Amino acid sequence: MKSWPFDTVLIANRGEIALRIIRSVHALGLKSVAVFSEADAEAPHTRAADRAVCLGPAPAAQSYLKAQAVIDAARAAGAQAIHPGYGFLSENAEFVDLCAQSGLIFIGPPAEAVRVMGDKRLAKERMLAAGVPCIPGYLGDAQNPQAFRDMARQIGYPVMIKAAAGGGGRGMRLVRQDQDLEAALEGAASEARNAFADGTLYLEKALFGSRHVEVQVLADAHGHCLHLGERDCSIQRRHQKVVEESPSPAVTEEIRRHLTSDALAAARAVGYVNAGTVEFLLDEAGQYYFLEMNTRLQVEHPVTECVTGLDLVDLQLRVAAGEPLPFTQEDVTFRGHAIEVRLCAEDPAQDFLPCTGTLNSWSVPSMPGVRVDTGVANGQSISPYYDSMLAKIIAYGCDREEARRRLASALERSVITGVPTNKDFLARILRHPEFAAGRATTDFLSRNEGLGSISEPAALGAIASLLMCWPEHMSIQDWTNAGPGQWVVRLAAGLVRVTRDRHGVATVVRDVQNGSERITLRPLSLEHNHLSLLVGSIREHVHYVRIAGGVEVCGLGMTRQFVEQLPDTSLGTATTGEERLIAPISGRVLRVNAAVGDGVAANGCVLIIEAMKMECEVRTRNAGVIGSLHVAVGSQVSSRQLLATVAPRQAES
Ligand code: MV4
Repeated sequence: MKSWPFDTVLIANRGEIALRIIRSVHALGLKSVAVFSEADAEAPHTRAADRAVCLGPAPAAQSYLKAQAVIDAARAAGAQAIHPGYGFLSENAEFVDLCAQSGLIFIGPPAEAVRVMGDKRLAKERMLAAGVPCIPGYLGDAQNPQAFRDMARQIGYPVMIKAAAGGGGRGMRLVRQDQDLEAALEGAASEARNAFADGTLYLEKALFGSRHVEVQVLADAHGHCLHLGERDCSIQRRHQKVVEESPSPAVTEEIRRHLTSDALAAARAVGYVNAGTVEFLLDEAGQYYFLEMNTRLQVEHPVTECVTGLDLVDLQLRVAAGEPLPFTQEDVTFRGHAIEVRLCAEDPAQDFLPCTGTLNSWSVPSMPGVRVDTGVANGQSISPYYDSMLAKIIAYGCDREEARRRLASALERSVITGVPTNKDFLARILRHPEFAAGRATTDFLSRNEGLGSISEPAALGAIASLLMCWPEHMSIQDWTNAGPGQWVVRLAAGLVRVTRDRHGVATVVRDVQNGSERITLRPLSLEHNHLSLLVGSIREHVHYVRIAGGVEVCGLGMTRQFVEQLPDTSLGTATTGEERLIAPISGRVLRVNAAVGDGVAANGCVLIIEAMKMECEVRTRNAGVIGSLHVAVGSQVSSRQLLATVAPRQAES
């Protein structure tokens, strides 16, 4: 190997992909330079690199997207090459030009290939010219509604409106009939102008029940171009890929021969060099059509690495250094099957809203054939500035079934607390019979909307209720020896009563539609945010973390947050009219204003609790008579502990 034109690589990215690139840079004996925003000063990628340069404030527009700042950082830190990763500046042709003008090597394709493939209309024209099958559509310059209407009728509804400057489904609109076309055109154009400063649109016939299949290509600067097989990314949500695998269960040897040779034709048609991905839609009949080409390393590249045994980033670096590809197409062998899922900090119960928080504990079991690419560490806070992906979990197996089961198992045995994630949702996708059969198409998630929110088993709510009554630092011995106690927890699912007997055994009762549901919990051990216990006679264990107003519990096949609803010091009992006064906060009883049998007025102050140097009054709702009093001045009480009951005043006779 002759001497390389660079010995130091700047990685213009963050998170898992920055770490992934740094790994290959170091393995080649090269030095790494990280860039980071003020929010990422202590992030894993910042720490992992040999040097790190701050680009600016947290928002990407003021840091990771600042082309000139990245160039300046490379100069300052002595890097001669820049790897852009994915997202950010990775498909920005001006940035590629700027690198060249600054004497820096861009580890990616030539600017011209980025420019052509970035214009989705131009790209399609080039593909048509190269004989690559494309979805029938309209690519014309006449952008008026009349032209689009004529073409839509000619193509035949349903049609897809797409943004020329878009890609990845952004600015995409499905139109089923003539009447909806004009509004959809306006919506798509304004969305595209906002997002890309270019409202140019094109039309395609909409294909349903198809699969998203993409081919990994690799080309060097010496005219060698080869493929590394395909990936199936049909499971998507709002055009974000959720599950990716290689090979595609829908691609036969016959289809693969044609598909991969068309992908290579696509790459050659734009003079492609480095790693790239050609996306296709594959319909039920086995026909496939070019969608677009991604001129970067993709999130889902690990599944290809698993089945080929190659290191794609290593190859990107070699190609950028001007080396010829070290093998031929015949040398590339495909073995086994790999599936990847994207683990994201988002709440499936709230329509997958991205979530922030502090990653309290996070562990994926180490299993043979399981790879975890992540850029977050335990204790790290998940900031709102960047995308919500925490990690990619990839499983490899001899065949699809082995990979699928392995990945489902790894997810089911993973523990993540502190921030809601889509972990359970991912496991359910992998266990779904349609996915298991390899038959999931692009509409899988819209046809299975319930997969995100499965109601939790009653026992999980009971365990959460127990933990909410359990003082934060109390040991299992102290809990067991503390004697009888009673609490009330108001969960979203309803009111829960927790009683502790003299042996520390808890009975959790929740009012349900017709009657009540009673669960007995016998704590066995409690340490390091891990509780094991008997639920009835079944041994269970959960990981938990206390969160504001409640607890997050990971166990019994799911991770859930349970939060006390509106702290209330007086809870009515519908049947008897009895009021239960409960401690709104943990503290010490400072004063007791009434004794058993005393009458109290409506909104009367029965007790005062001192907590955090504040006096907190516990008042009645209605007038009544103190029926029982469970504490005295000086008693230490925990939040939600039952303090007193107030019987309704008997009607005067
Ligand atoms: C389509 C399509 C059907 N018909 N185009 C989405 C991402 C982008 N790369 C291209 N995409 C699609 N383009 C036509 N003419 C279906 C998709 C598509 C998709 C659509 C809805 C829901 C999930 C999807 C997953 C993959 C591809």
